[in-house]
Amino acid sequence: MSIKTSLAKPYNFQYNPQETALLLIDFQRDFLLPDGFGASLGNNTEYLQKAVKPTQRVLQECRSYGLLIIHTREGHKPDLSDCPESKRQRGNLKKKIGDVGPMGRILIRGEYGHGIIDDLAPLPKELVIDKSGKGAFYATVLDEQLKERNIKYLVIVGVTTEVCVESTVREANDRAYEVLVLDNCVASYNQDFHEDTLRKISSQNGIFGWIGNSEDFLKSLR
Ligand code: TIU
Repeated sequence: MSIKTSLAKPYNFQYNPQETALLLIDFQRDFLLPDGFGASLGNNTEYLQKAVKPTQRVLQECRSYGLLIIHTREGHKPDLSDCPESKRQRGNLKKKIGDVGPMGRILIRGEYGHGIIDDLAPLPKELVIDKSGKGAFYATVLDEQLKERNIKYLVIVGVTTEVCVESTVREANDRAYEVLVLDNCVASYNQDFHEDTLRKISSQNGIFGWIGNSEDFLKSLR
């Protein structure tokens, strides 16, 4: 078993690549492109674009290395049976979840907007976890899929930092996974929230996990 060490805060992150998965959270058109769910909430979707290029490099190198890759997508069944009415009504939005927008019905599985952006498209053999909540463990098979593959370490990237990424980091921590978040491969519509979340995760000597960047992580993997 070869243990690798990546520079990170609050101290070095040690992991065994055979027991590690790269988890890409919700890199969906509905969040990253104009006219989707993110925009309907009043956000400027351009802020999320800066995570795409560094994440592409991470994805490419993790694929070459043979690391387990898992993608998630937030969204709902076409009949909305898994979408709480509270979630649909929240915010008094002009365009709600399930309404028709320029990229199809907003946040509905199978619609164009619900899909992962072309730059980070999953390969057919890669796991894609559909989730109705913010955290990737809530009401999904993620935990059992990870346990089946003996995964203990998660390298987490995705959007948005303080919503689905943070929720997933907290859930993973409670399920005993060791989590490294790559700070240049996560992004938010709000830079203050982005930075606060990263500080919170690694505060108190790593209360929820570690914060690193893609260059240091890839250096450790090579
Ligand atoms: N609104 C927001 O920042 N995020 C979400 O609604 N979902 C995810 O973060 N994926």
